[in-house]
Amino acid sequence: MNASLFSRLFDDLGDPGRLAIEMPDRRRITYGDLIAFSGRLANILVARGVKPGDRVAVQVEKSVPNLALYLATLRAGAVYLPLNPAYTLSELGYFITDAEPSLVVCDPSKAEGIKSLAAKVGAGVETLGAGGEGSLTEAAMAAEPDFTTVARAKDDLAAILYTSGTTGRSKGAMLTHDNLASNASSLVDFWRFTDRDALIHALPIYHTHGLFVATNVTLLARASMIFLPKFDPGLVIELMTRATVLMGVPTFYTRLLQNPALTHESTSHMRLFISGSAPLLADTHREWSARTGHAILERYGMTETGMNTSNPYDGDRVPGAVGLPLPGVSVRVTDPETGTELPRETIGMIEVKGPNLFKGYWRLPEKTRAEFRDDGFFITGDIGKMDEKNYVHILGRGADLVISGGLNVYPKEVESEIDALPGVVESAVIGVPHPDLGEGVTAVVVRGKDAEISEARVLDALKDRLAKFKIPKRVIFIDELPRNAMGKVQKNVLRDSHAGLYKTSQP
Ligand code: MLC
Ligand code: AMP
Repeated sequence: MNASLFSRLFDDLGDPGRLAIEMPDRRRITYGDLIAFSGRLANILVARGVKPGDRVAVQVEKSVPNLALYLATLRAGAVYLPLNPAYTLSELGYFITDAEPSLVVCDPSKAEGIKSLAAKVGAGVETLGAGGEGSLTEAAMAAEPDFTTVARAKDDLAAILYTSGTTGRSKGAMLTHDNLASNASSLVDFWRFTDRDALIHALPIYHTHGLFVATNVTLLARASMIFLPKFDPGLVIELMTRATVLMGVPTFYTRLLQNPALTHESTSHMRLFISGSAPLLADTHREWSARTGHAILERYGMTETGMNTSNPYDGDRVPGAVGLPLPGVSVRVTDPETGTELPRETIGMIEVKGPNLFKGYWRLPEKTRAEFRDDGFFITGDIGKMDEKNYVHILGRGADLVISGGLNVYPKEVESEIDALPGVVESAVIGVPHPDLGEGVTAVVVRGKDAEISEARVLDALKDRLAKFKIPKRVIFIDELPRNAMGKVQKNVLRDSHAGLYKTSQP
């Protein structure tokens, strides 16, 4: 049997005329259309020299052609490597050098800059714009739709997704065909997806949540999705009258709650609201239940592991808890120092094991080994506990990671950029509670004597260096950073003293 994710998704296709994707303007794309489109693109990938195991790096806006390119890459036996369109050219250089793709697909407006980066690793460049225009689709239109999906073993790579490292640079998490297929299959069952479902797809498709959870689950169930270029609360509420499921980060839910059109009635056609990628406040969960009569189902996952736990479909969806281990996934809580398993209700490091666990970090065997226990459990870096009923509760993070609107920001990366600015002595970047984004990236900066540097100047200097979501919402100047006896910056002290910073801010 071909263990390619593509084959696992589509081998028993059934009716090719079944609806796969609906656009907001009601344009319809059937399963047959999507598969044919992926076949044309796979033929072009092969014609451009992409071989099984090669990386195809894709920095393209969310679109149906981009989704078809993901499927085409799987079909060609290559490795899909999505990159946030917000990344600046200076951030992209690292990913391209590290991953050494054989092809880079980018927006036509970025082709010029990317060509010189790609040339360094001998990669070709094709373009694909937000509206589907570009050299890739042009060539695909003239290509054959038939393509024999390249055979892959379970353990072969399907995708690499970069996760920012707590120290040093981003690490490429290598995900296999079986990681993705087994997780999708388990979620279809757990969340009771069927071909009668219509998912409102408003997440980006360069991350696990929007790409694997939302898309693979929908396609495997032969359900359909309404594909929005980005999250728009008013439109999402309108679409609820003909959809059945919404998947979102907590910011989706807090923004939807601000819209008076969200009511019992406007959500009555929906069967399921799922939240993940960042903590959903228990208050948001309760407010949602009161407003709509639906209990949000919260689940917990990571780029490296796919989904690990989920609140149950039937049974208690507990506010503030991320639910039960998914079938086939083992979860334990350990002493972070010794790795010894801790009893129920005791707080420690969350560790997971199962067919969902990634294969390792791209070309970083040492870092990979450091994050696994000898018995194969992966050390998530999330701090939490398991209660007597086996529900997992996340209570913190081991590292200083900030999650802003569901996107991870590693303080060190932002601090390094700020510290390099003239007039800055040092900086500490922290996450501060933010009513819209969950946490707001905040820089606390010590400036040199007589230095002229201001908040506006710091923000302006970061503009071309960092993607927008990493840029601090505020820069605060203080005389010195608080330190403990060991000389380590006490970020908890900074977080406490600035906890009220965004209390009055609006989205
Ligand atoms: C956009 N901006 C952000 C931001 N997203 N700033 C901080 N944090 C974010 N997440 C910037 C914009 O560039 C803009 O800058 C300004 O902030 C306000 O923009 P906006 O219009 O409010 O942003 P919007 O486009 O609406 O995006 C917000 C969002 C989006 C929350 C809808 O970020 C989003 O879709 N997040 C989901 C991320 C996700 O899929 N995470 C899953 C990771 S997988 P300016 O200067 O132009 O005003 C994972 C594993 C798992 O974690 O378990 O799922
Ligand atoms: P990423 O590296 O982008 O995949 O982010 C994974 C991290 O997001 C996890 O390690 C958690 O810290 C966090 N996360 C995901 N889902 C949840 C959730 N439901 N509640 C709290 N944190 C979450």
